[in-house]
Amino acid sequence: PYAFWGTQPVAQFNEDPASLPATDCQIDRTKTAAEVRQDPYGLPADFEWSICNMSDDKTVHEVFELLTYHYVEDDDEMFRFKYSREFLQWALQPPGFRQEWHIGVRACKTKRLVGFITGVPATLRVRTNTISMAEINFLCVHKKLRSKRLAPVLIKEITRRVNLQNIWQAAYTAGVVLPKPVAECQYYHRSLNPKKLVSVGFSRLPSTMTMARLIKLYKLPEEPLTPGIRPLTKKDIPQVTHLLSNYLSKFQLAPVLNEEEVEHFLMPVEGVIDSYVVESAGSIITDLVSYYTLPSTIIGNPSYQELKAAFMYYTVATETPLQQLMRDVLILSKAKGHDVFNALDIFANDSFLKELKFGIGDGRLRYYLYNWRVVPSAETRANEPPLTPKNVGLVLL
Ligand code: NHW
Ligand code: EN5
Repeated sequence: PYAFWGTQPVAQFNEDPASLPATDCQIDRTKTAAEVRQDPYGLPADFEWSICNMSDDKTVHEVFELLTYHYVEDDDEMFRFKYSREFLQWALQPPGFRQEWHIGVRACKTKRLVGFITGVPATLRVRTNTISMAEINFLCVHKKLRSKRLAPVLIKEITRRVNLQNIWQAAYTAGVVLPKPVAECQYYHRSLNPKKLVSVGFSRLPSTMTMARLIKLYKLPEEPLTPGIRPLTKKDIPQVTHLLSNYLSKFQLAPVLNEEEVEHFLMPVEGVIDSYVVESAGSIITDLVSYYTLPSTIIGNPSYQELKAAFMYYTVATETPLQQLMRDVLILSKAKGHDVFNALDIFANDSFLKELKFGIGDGRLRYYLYNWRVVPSAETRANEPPLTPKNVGLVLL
């Protein structure tokens, strides 16, 4: 198994713990950019590499269409992620982004986009090591070209282009199990529009309940309850950067974000990212809450086309209780038309999921590092990933 991943510098499933290093470290030998292969990897005949300019509306539309019809689905093929054009432009053009890390594969004859993979630069801290990395996302191969080993070529090509920038580590998440997760996390869902969720098969009406009773169960107040909660503005960025950095320092896997990056990733963008802060007396920002908007196509449903989902992003509670802050963001996201609010069991999320009526999802999310070994601590149980969800302070889009 793992004909490809077995050849890569990642932790493997069959390793003998006794033969492994005792501290976190890179897996491959140290190399220089000069040693990196200069020419692109070969593609099957009739296909060519194509750098995707995400500032060009036509290109963004091509990427949007590929992902809309061919990207991630749930296990029962009922829902497919539908990242918007504006979301893709936001996610792929953070400070320091490189266009050559937005890699397309096209059919030579028709120029039709049939494959995609992206990287964006990021500084991540893994325990005590702060490392310049690439975050890899949006790996996609057209359904008609599946199982032809195109994905390994895309992965090798992006690795080469990242290595050319003297970057040797990467972070990525996936629903599938690959060698070898650093953390295994669980999706949770909070119904905002239970009637629609039941109607499209996202959730079920418990046999002991009527629809009226279910709607009552998930009813929320009209207005947020926290005085002073308001959308994030540009003048808040210095304070929010400090607030967030201090919070993220508590986790074993977390991004290291400067003001520019905080501004890029947290400033509200209509239909993409919403962030709110609590401002206390003396203009002190004490709390932050944010979510991104990622709808899904409802596959083959006659009455509804799209499920509007909000995904919890970075949240810091210092003065307002976390549960209250999260209740307010449920209210705010419902007011913006979301049908469901999704969260992982990372951060301190354990402390509010039950009370706020989040239910367990049927999907899991694994976190991976490329060319970085995270050594299990004394508390790690056999065959479990080295980090528990509570130790994870990173959200990938
Ligand atoms: S996870 C979402 C990935 N995308 C989807 O699930 C979309 C729908 N599926 C597809 O488009 C977020 C295809 O099924 C894909 C595979 C393209 C997934 N990650 O071409 P073959 C991300 O984007 C392995 C990594 O025949 P295919 C993160 C599989 O185990 N590997 O399959 C991306 C097998 O290898 P093995 C995956 O179905 C992180 C090989 O691909 C994978 O036609 C990428 C089979 O290839 C996945 N999600 O296409 C890694 N799914 O060893 C970045 C399958 O088992 C690493 N595979 O033989 C770091 C790089 C940068 C380093 C820099 C220093
Ligand atoms: C790269 N950044 O499986 C990430 N979603 O639970 C890519 N299930 O929505 C990798 N199957 O449980 C992403 N409803 C991996 C995730 C892929 C998508 C996925 C799951 C996550 C999901 C829903 C719908 C299931 C439909 C049938 C689900 C139950 C919700 C219910 C709400 C009320 C209380 C009980 C639970």
